[in-house]
Amino acid sequence: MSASEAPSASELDTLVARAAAAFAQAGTPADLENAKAQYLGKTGHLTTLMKGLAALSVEEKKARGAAINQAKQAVEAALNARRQALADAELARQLQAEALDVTLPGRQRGAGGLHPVSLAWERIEQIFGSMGFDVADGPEIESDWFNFTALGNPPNHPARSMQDTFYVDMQDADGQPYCLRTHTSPMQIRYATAHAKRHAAELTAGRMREIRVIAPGRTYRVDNDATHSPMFHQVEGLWLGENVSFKDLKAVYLDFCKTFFETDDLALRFRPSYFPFTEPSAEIDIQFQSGPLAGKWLEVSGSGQVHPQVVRNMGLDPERFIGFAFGSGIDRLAMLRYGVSDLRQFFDGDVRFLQQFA
Ligand code: 2NM
Repeated sequence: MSASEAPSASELDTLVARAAAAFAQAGTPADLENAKAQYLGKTGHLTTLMKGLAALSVEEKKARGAAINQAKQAVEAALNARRQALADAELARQLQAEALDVTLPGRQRGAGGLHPVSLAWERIEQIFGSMGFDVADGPEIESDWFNFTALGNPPNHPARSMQDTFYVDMQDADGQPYCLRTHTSPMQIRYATAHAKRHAAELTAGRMREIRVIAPGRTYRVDNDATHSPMFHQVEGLWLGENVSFKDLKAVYLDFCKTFFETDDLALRFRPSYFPFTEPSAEIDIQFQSGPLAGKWLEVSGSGQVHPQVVRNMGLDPERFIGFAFGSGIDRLAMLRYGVSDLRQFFDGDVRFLQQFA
């Protein structure tokens, strides 16, 4: 078919069919635009046919022109249908590629947990708090007076030796080096001294203001093996008032142990001992009547009646303020409660160990 010859109706139908087939063949928008150029472009088949009309008579122009136009519209319709089909397919492909499974569980934030020593520490504060004990907190770097002298450790006491104590290269007002506190007892002195000042007027007027406090915290000694860490945790308790005695200590400590270890099947005994700040002094042992530790006496605390000189060092009258103090290892209590055999596991930072308590 040349430009000068007018196409027949069937030839136009064939042309439309060929165009539709070419469009259907085009697998991409670019292929489709190339195929379009062959039919509708400047030199495309239909354009050429339109140009060929110029040579025809007015009547023929009208008839053939209308037929060619119809064919052109059919080709354009086929083109648009294919464009839409390709766009739909592309969208479907994209949706498929970017599909989200909205039923998947969301990303969880790793939930942390408390360290077993912190868990024990919190339980201890809670239990003694419920028995009316205040909770005191203070410096881990202590002066010689608060850590040793006020507690009845004279200047040449062996506990001060370089083997036992970490010293800080800094001197206090008495010219003594500061140290990392070797126990939380200095907090008892600080607390009781502040108490004596705060209630001075009432105390002078003859009224009693009891002291009931625990001091939990980090403590430091030059020591490192399966049952000793250079940093460890202590809780010390102090109850001073009128006629506070060992029977009160026994009741308070047994009650504490029953709650802490969640058992009533528990025995407690005192064993004579020595501490520079108490007289008399005693170790406290407990014995579980059932469970994995049943039958063994376990040492859990030191204790004693606070020495009159220590009470005096607190700024209190030892004739009126009489009572007991005790000191327990929080780490040791946590080991017993959670069945941990090596203290170092608490401080190695192995998440697999720690996660068991979270
Ligand atoms: C212990 C054993 C016995 C104790 C004494 C005092 C203070 F300050 F009142 F004198 N606080 N803690 C004490 C008594 C500590 O630990 C093994």
